This record gives sequence, structure tokens and C-alpha cells, in this order.
Amino acid sequence: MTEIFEAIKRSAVKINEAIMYDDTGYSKECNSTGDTQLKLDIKSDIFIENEFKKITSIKEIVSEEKENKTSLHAKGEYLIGYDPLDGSSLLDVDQSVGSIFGIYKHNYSGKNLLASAYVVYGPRVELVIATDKVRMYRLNRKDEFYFYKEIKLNQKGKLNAPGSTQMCWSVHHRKMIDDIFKDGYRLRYSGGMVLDLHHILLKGGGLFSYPGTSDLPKGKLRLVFEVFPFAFIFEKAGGRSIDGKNRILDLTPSHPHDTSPCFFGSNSEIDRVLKTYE
Ligand code: FDP
Repeated sequence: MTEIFEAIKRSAVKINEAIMYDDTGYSKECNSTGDTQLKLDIKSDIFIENEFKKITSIKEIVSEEKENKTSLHAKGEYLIGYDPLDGSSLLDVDQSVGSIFGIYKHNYSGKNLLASAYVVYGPRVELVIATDKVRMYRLNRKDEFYFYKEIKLNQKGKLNAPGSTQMCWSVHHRKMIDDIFKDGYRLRYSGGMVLDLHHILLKGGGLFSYPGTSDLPKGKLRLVFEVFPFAFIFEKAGGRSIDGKNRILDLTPSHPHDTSPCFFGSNSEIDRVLKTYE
């Protein structure tokens, strides 16, 4: 899989440069979810696809920006689900955004996820790769990623990142979030999944939630491109990820763009979610 991670690094360098200097405006295109695509969403997707096309071990890719899967190499063994530029609605306000990758075998189910990675384009560019462990890398002046540290979660954290539209929360979800704050947790929420989860991972724990709501009963975040890759990372870092009741990595989507409610955290916070939702 090394060559896949090298392709991710090369595309990250190109995407970072585009974020720094390109137009952050909208294109005339819509993605399959109906969101109007930014020019940078489209450009990032092309950078990644062009890099993946060179890797013969990749059989197929599916991007959050495209409705359909793209076949690459018939003899390849890996399938990759990716979100080229997550949180791109934050680009115009100069906040951190990211790219997310899940590397699968056979199909795009949680149990067939072999490895995952994400890149944060912030004041620094950081790359996190999860295989057996979760390793973080930083970009240097020569456009090389160097190993920085291993990421491990504590049993309990101090941060709370509650997503979605609050007026659409259920009564029990609202009470859980209020109780977490009453226990001294601090609010950390940027509106970009990659940064919010990176924050919790690097500070040792906490809870990120994007529940099912009255307007979006199945949540907003997409399993194949966003939720599975982070669920894998949280588990490998010593935390957990659930949809309220079930382990995220036990789920199987029926369509690549399926969404799910999701909760990522350290063990103590996930126990709390289970008690609320059971
Ligand atoms: P965005 O719409 O900017 O792409 O993937 C969707 C996402 O961002 C996540 O990055 C983020 O966590 C979430 O939406 C934020 O949604 P809310 O504004 O509903 O909290």
C-alpha cells in the first residue's frame, strides 16, 4: 500500500498549493448530493484521480464529488473511497479543510476497510495514516512529509464537538450534549470534520457527534468517504466510533453515498453515547 500513500502525499502537495493561490469561488457544477461544487473541489478531485490512475494496485475509486465509481486497473486489488476536499464551505473564510481516504478490499463496507488516511490543510499541512497504528506526518519546506508522532487517545477527553442543526436535535441528544458541557468539557467545533476530528485526536480525546436529526434522520456525513475512514483511525488510536448503537465498522452501505449518524470519541465518551441511545 506504500505506493498509494505516496500518491496521496503527491496529491496533497498539489491541493495545498491550489488552496493557497487559486480562486475559491463556485463552479457551475453540482455533485451527487446536490451541493454546488467549488472550483477547488473539482480541481482536488482531478489531482487525486490522476495520481491514483498511475497506481496499478488500485482497481477502482469512488469520489465524494462523483456519482459513480471509476474503474482503474482490472488486476488491481484495492478500492479507494475518498473525499477530495472535505469542509470546503470553509475555504472562503480561510479555515482548515482536509482530504479523506479509505482503502478497501472487495467492497466498500466497514469490515473491508484496510487502512485510512487524511490530510489537514491548515497553517501547516499534516497527514495522518492509520494501518496497524496511527501515525502523523508534517510537510516540510521541500514538500516532503516527515514522521512527527504516533497518535493515541486517552480513556477520557476534555473536548466536545457537537455537529448538525441544534433546533433539529432530539430531546435525548440535547440532554446528553448539555450534560457533557456541565461536566466541564469545552466546545471545539469549526464546522470542518477533518479539523474537528484532528483536534480531538491530537488533544487526546473527547466527543465529535453528528447525530440523526429531524431534518436529516440518517445524518449528513457519508460512510464510505468520511465516516468509515475516521472510524478506523479512532479505533486504531484506542478510541471508538458508533452510530448511536452499533459499531460503525460493522455497517455496510447499500450505496457509496449513504450517510449515517456518527459519534467518534475516546472510550468514556462513547460509553456515554451508548447509555443515551440504548
Ligand atoms: P462541508 O459541508 O463544508 O463539506 O462533509 C460535510 C461537512 O462539511 C463536514 O466537514 C462537517 O463536519 C459538516 O459538514 C458540518 O455540518 P454542519 O454545518 O451541519 O454542522
